[in-house]
Amino acid sequence: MRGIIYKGIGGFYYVRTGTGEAIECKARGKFRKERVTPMIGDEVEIEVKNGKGSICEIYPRRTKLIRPPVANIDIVVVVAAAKSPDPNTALIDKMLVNAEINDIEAVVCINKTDLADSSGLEKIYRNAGYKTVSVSAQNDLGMDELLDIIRGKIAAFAGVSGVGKSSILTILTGTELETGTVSEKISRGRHTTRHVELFPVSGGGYVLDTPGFSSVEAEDIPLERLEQCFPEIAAASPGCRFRGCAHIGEPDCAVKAMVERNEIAESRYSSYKELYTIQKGKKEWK
Ligand SMILES: Nc1nc2c(ncn2[C@@H]2O[C@H](COP(=O)(O)OP(=O)(O)OP(=O)(O)O)[C@@H](O)[C@H]2O)c(=O)[nH]1
Ligand SMILES: [Mg+2]
Ligand SMILES: [Zn+2]
Repeated sequence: MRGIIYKGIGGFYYVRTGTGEAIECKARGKFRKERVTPMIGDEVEIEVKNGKGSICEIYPRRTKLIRPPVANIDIVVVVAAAKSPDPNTALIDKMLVNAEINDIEAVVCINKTDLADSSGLEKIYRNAGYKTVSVSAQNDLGMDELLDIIRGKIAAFAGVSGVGKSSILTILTGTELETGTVSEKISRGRHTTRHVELFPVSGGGYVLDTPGFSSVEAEDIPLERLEQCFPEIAAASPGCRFRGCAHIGEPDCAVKAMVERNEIAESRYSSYKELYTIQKGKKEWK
C-alpha cells in the first residue's frame, strides 16, 4: 500500500494512505543498515499485518529540506503580517532564498490585512517575480485564492512567530491548530507551534506548520548560486557590462542602475548584498 508520512514520534511513523486511513508504522531494519532515515513528507510503500504497519520502501524524493527535515515540499508559502509584527524584509528574503536554493517554488502571503495596508509589501515581491496573496485569517479573507495556489501540493508555511501561520492553516485544514497572541509568545519566549506535522487540505494536498523554517545560513549558499536566488537580479544580470558581474562595485552594472531607478527594491538589493558579503568573507578565509 502506498502512503505519505505525515508525522513521526518516538520511532513511529504515521502514514496516510490513498483512502485517507492513518496507519502507525515502524521502518524496516534495512533502512538503518543503509543509513536512510524516513522523513516527514516521504512517499512510502507499507505492509500491514495484524494492524501493524511497516515501511518497506521509500520512493525517490522530489525535494529535501534540512531545516525542518521534510521531503517532497512542492511550494513554500512565506507568510508575513502587514502589521503586528511589522514585516521584516530581510527575513522574508532569507526564507525566499532558502526555497530557491532548494529548488522549491515560493510565494509570499501577507496576512493581517485587517490591521494595515499590504500593497507596498505586495509590490516589492510582485516586482521580484513572486506570486503574492493578501489575506486576513481573522476575517477569513483571501483564503480561496491561497487555496488555489497550494491545492494538490505539499505546502510548507514559513514565517516568523506571530504572523498567523497557524491561524491560516486552521482555516485551510479545518483542524484547530495551536495559536497564540504575540504578547503571550514573547512572555513565554518561544513559539506556539513546536512539532513538524503535515495536515491534509480539503480538496487535496498537505500543509506543514512549523516555526523552525524561518532562516537560512549563508554558508549554505555558494557565491556562484546566490544570484539565482534573487530572480529579478538574475533577470537583470545579462545587461551588466561584465559577465560574472557581482553587482557590488563594478561599473555599468544593470542591477545597480535598476535599484537606482526603483525598479528593483532597495530592500531586496540590501538582502542580496548582505548575503554576498557574508559568503565572500567566508570564501576568502578558506
Ligand atoms: N488582526 C489579526 N490578527 C491575526 C490574524 N491572523 C492571526 N492573528 C493573531 O495573531 C496571533 C498569532 O497567530 P498564530 O497563528 O499563532 O501565529 P503563528 O505564525 O502560527 O506563530 P508561531 O506558531 O509562534 O510561529 C494570534 O493572536 C492570532 O489570533 C489576522 O488576520 N488579523
Ligand atoms: Mg503557529
Ligand atoms: Zn551587475
